[in-house]
Amino acid sequence: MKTVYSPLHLAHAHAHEFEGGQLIPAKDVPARAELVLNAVRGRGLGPVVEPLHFGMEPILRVHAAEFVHMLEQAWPRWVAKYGYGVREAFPSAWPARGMTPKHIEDIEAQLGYYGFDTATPIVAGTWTAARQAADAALTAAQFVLRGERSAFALCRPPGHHAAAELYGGYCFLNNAAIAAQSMADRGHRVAILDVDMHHGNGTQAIFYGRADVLTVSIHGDPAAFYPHFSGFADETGAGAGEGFNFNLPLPGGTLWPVYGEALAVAIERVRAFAPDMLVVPLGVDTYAGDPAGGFRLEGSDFTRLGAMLARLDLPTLFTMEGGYRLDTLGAAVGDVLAAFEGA
Ligand code: SP5
Ligand code: ZN
Repeated sequence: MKTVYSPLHLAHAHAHEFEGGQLIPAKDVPARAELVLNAVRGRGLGPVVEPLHFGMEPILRVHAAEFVHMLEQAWPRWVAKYGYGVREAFPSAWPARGMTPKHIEDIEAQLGYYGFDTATPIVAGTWTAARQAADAALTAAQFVLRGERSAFALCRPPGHHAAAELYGGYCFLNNAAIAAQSMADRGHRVAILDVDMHHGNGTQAIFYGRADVLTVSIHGDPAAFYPHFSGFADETGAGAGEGFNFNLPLPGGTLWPVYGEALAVAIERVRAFAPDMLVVPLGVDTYAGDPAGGFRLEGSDFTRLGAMLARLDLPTLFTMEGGYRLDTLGAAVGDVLAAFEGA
């Protein structure tokens, strides 16, 4: 299995996120991607290659042009307003119920309009890194489109919380959705099976009205877990997409027996859709003790996960999403991918 990685992710480096009423240390740190890269190399999973450049077109198949332009310009606009002293751009006001956003030229208005949380600061290198992560996903998709059984896009920043014109959850561009769309554009029937601890709200929203791409997600019950407002079991798709979104919310503290059952149900739903390609947004923040998570998977559970995915017997693209426990992150990702490869 080839891994697509670019050191340009290092440009997206920020010290903080805002949670629990205070600035706390960032959880999406650059070391995450380096730890995963080392694990992939250590196991001899396969070659590590740099992303090719696909330009803006495949990104604009998924994201709104104004949104993409905002991300590109956000840092210079922030600096123009606050100077270089404030090194992390956070939103401070959001257009909530009863407010009708009209003028969103000011950077503060833009961050509140397009961003949905206080965990996802924009810094000088954010756009560079986000572009590179999307290119990594598209490069890995190209390997699969050209006949390889699987590929791993080591994306950072991650993507599954980003919607057509919304960023948050450490995500700016939806790498998995961009890759899935590139497959669909080449005539493939794509299923997305998201195993990150958090609901892939962005991916769900992007494909919610469509029957041609199936979205399935296993995650912490949004009644108790981030992103709080999306990921409930009654979200099944809309219009032509009715029946083509499937959420499996699970309680906090979930252990392998329950997780494995949900995964089997998710896999059955994928199989019933009869796709010819699979995209797996891979988060290992399901690991016990993950600082952003709440499940209690560990050790060999990730081998089981990879082996079960392999039994779908589909050309498969993995995109890196969450996983914030730095002492177990590399091994957990390595276990999933090695088990998939070995099965
Ligand atoms: C890609 C991805 O995994 N994004 C996750 C973003 C989650 N951010 C908010 C997490 C809130 C966790 N609060 C836990 C407090 C107790 N440990
Ligand atoms: Zn997550």
